[in-house]
Amino acid sequence: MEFKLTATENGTRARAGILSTGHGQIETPIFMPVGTAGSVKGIHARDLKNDIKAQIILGNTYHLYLRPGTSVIETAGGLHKFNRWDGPILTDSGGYQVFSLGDIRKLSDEGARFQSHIDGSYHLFSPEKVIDIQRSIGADIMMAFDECTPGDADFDYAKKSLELTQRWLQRCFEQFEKTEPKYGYSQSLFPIVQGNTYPELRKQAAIHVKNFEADGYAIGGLSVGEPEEVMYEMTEVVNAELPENKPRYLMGVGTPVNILESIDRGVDMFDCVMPTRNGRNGMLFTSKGVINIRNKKWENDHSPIDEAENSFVDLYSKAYLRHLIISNEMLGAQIASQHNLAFYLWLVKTARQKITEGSFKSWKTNMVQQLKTRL
Ligand code: PRF
Repeated sequence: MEFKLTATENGTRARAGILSTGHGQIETPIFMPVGTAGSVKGIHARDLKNDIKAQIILGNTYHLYLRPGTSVIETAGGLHKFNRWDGPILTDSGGYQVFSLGDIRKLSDEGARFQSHIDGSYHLFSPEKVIDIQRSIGADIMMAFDECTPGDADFDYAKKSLELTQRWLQRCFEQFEKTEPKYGYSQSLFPIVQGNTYPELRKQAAIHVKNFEADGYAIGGLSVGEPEEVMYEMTEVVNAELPENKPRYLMGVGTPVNILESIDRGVDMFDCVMPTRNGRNGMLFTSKGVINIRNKKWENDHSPIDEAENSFVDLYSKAYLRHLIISNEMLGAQIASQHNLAFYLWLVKTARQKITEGSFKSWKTNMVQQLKTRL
């Protein structure tokens, strides 16, 4: 996998680049819609590609392993064939879902023993196992197995946990070297930098991952309850150490403002359930600010959802979408998700353009103000 920086801007760490995968190119900074169980909830692959203009989507090792299971995905010929998304796919390793969803029974050097959130069955995720599963899924970008510590973990816990993540990383790369892609295109493995909110741990962790010549690096363990300023500070500490010529992925982040602030600090890739999950609940991110479509004030507002019209669904009226969401109509969730994803993809596309033109910093300052507006 190749990564080329195409532009940087003075006075900021923001960068624009192109990441080449076996399923096409990704322009960075990029937002990756989350398709936990192999589907971006409510959105067809056709709309993801042609309307939302997604360039890469996410899948989850934890969910796909539990259901439908790796053998179904293997007999389909990999996740791309199974879900008919033929662009790049990144899979998270389960090193987050296992802790947030699964019922952990035992955490040790061996791995994490957990009970499925679906049927209570017992499983073990080890570094070797999650590499094998991601080989079967056929993700273009696989993630290393890590422990994401809670936002309020004390220093001793964070340090011990980081050491565990680092031992697991070594084993992930050994298994990665020992195994081959199954479907004829290459796969990359990204390490994840942990270290909670402790700058010295974060710095040491960022230096440690450089021992592995990876195609890209991720920052985990943030946006888990710590103040936003702390998240930005940790991102700065880590990005100061990570190689300039490799993509950097901030996992599970975030709001549109979080994304712009993190691009400013040198992050290239993002994912978050917010546009789809909050969308299903009636929260819309628009070019004018945030809308709670359930609010009575939209009851008779027959103007378009968003005049920016980043998606064809933006032409539906606020009043109609409000009616759909309040009535729990499926179409309401679909329209809101599609709108929000198109907005997120517009936001990162515009950030790329501004970086290329050298006007990211001033654009960002204005945009952040606008994004904080509640309509
Ligand atoms: N690790 C992994 N996935 C993640 C995270 C992490 O720390 C986060 C934290 N925001 C989101 N997704 N493997």
